Amino acid sequence: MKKLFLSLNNKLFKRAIGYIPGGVNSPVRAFKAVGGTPVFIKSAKGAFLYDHEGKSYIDLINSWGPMILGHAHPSVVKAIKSAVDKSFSFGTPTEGEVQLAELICEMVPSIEKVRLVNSGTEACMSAIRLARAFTGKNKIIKFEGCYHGHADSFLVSAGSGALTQGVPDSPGVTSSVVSDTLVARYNNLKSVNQLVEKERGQLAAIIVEPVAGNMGVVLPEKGFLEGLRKICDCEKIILIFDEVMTGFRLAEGGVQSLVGIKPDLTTLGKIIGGGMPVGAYGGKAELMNLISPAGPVYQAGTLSGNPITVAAGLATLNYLKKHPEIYGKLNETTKKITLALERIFSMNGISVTINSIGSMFTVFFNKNAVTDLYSAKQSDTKLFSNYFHLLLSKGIHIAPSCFESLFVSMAITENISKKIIGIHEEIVPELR
Ligand code: KE4
Repeated sequence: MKKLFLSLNNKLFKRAIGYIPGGVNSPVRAFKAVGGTPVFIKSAKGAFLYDHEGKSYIDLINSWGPMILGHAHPSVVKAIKSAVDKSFSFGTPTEGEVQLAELICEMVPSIEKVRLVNSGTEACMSAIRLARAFTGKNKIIKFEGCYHGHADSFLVSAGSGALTQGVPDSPGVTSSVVSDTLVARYNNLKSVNQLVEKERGQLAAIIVEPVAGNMGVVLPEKGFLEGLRKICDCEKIILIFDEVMTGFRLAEGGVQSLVGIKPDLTTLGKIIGGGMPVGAYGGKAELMNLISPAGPVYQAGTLSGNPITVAAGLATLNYLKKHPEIYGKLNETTKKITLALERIFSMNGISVTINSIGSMFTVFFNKNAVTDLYSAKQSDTKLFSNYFHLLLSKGIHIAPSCFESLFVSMAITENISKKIIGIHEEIVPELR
C-alpha cells in the first residue's frame, strides 16, 4: 500500500496531540474553526513566518497583536539579548519595571498607577477583583462577543476561542460565579440600562473592549462608549476598558485616547511585552492603592515584571514613542489593503463586510453590517474556511477563525501589501 506521506507538519501535530490537549497551548491555534492541520512555525522575521517545511507566509496574525513592529525587530532583539546576559528573573524589584510603569503612565493618560502581571487574563481578573473591592459590590457586566481571558467570571458567552469552540459557557465554571456576571449586547445601551435597572446597587464594574476584536473587529457605534461612561458615573460603577488588544495598537494611548473617554481602570497586554508573556492593569491611584501590598486587595505573580518581558516591552514602547508616525503608516497600509479587498470581493459578486480600524481588520462573509455578536454569527463560516485555506496555500497566514481580528505590522511594506492584494485577485474568483 502506498506509504501515506505525512508531512513534517502533520507528524509534529500527531506528536503534539499525544502530549498537549488538542495539540496546542491555546485553542484557536488548532484550526478547529477552519479544519485541517495547524502550521507549526519554526521562525519568523519581519512580516514573514517560516514553517518546518521551508514554506513562508505573510503574517497577519502577528501573535494576536503583540508583534506590531514585525517579527524579531532589531531593537527588541537587542534589548532582550542584553537583558538575558544579566539572568532572567530575580523575584525582586528592578529598575526596568519602574521605567515601564512610568512609560505606560505617561503614554496612557487615565493610568496613574499600574501593576504588571503575566497575561491579559490575569490583568482582567485582577481589575474585576479591584473594582469589587473598591465598590463593595459583586456583580459585573460584560458584553456578548467580548473576551477578557479565561478567568471563570468571563467565560459567559465569551467571544474568541470559546465562541469558535461553539461552547460559549465553559464546563467547569460554577453557577455561582456565573450569577455575578451579567451579559449585555455590544453597541446596545438599552441592554445595559435594563441590567442596571434590574441590579441597581449591586454592580461593581462594566468591562468592555472599547473596540471589540474577539468576535472579529466590531467598532463601537457613536455614543456607545460615552453612554457607558455616563451610566458608570451616575451609578458609581467602575468602567474598565479592556485594551489588552487595542492598547498601543490603535494609538499610543489606546482607544481611550482616540475617543476622549477616561475609563476608571484599563487592562493591557500583548504589545507592552513586545511578544513576551505580559499583562497589566492600571488606573486612578485611588483605586490602585488598594492593591497589595499598598492595600488589602491581594494579587501576586512569580514572574510579574520579569526583566526579559520588561526589556522587550520597553524597547517596543520606546520605539513606538520615538516613531509616532508608525500609527499613520499602519492605518494607511491597512486601509489600502481593506479597500482593495472590498473591491475584489465586490467584483466577484461575493458579499463581505470588512470591519477595520487602525491596523486591525476582519473580513466577514456577510452582506449586512456587523455590529455585535449576533450579526457576526450570521457570517458564512464555511466560505471563510475556504478563504482561509486558499490564502494559506498561497502563503498568507490569517487567523484560523473569522471571529478574530487580523493585525497589520510595521513590516508590511508597500510591496508586501501589493502581494497580499495580488493573491486575493488570484484566489477570490475560486471562492464563487
Ligand atoms: P491573554 O490571557 O491571552 O494574554 O489575554 C486575554 C485577553 C484579554 N482581553 C482581550 C481583549 C484579548 O484579546 C485577550 C486575548 N486575545 C486572544 C485573541 N483573540 C488571544 C489569542 C488566544 O487566546 O490564543
